[in-house]
Amino acid sequence: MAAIDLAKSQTLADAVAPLHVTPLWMVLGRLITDEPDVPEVPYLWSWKALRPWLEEACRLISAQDAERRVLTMTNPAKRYTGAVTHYLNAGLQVIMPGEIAPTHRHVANAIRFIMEGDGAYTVVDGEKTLMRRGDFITTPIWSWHDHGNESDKPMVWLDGLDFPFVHTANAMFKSDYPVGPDGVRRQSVQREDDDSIVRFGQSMRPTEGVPDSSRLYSPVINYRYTTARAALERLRNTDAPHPVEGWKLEYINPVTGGSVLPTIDAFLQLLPAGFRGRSHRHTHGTIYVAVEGRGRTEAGNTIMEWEPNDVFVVPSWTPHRHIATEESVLFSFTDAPIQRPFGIHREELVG
Ligand code: GTQ
Ligand code: FE2
Repeated sequence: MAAIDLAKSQTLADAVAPLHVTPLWMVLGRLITDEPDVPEVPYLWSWKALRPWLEEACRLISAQDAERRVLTMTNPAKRYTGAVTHYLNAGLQVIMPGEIAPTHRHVANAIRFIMEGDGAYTVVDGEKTLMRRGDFITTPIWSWHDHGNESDKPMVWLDGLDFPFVHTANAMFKSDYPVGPDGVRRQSVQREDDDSIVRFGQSMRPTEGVPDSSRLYSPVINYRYTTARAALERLRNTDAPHPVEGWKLEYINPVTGGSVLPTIDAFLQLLPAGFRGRSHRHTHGTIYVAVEGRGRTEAGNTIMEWEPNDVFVVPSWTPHRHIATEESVLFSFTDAPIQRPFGIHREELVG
């Protein structure tokens, strides 16, 4: 005799369904799984395929009318629009010369990684920073932000936001900055350009006015590519590459030494030509940008061949390894900071 009488259990399930309860023994295996049951799949968004459609978007709508002119990415095994990993979104944003993307703020944290262009700006809580390819920008929770382009070329970057997580938490808020006399929602610049880099971005900090370490995000709004890339170059000259990661550095909050944002950590890594990484997996999801070089990432049974500005995702618990045919640089960001405080984060080598 079976330990569970399925027919009678189903009769009970049907009888109690109107009371909004379920016999747990019928669903326990789906709720408490032996290993993570991950719906998201590995996927690569090709820069070459997407870039022309950004131009089409520019013909269709202005940055101001769109609020943000973004082709936002969704995992092919989609839960809802914008979820690339379980908790993170990514999208390609374009801003043309002379345009302004108006000021707003939201509970969702954001990062940007600059892919094309030179000299468009972001203003974050009164601080302006000019952006160049490879720069990494933070736009923390509830900070006023707007973008503009005073250069003569389009600028394109990858946005990364934690809004799938904030939705899951039922905690999303946003607000729009007041409209100015010129009809545009634009915050005024309150500090010197790159003020946060001067104060916190050079292994020093002001002796007065240091943000409380209980504040959850980095005071630095721009981590320059020139600085990060040069550091990796030096590591390459002194250290053997790590078998999984090559040479890898984390962008940190200089006040706490922790992740740049409460929900997002971010990295830049260098892989030598001919690198064949060991496979590993972890419970956080990762979104990558191929910055330089060429190679492929094998994730589960999927092979993702990448070249500069391609964006790809490795979901939770999916074994993956990087292979570089040329010397390559990868930018990545993850949702590990959401898991770590609760002790549920796991990682392991595979094979
Ligand atoms: O640049 O402020 O991709 O608010 C999605 C929401 C970018 C932004 C996105 C946003 C932004
Ligand atoms: Fe925003």
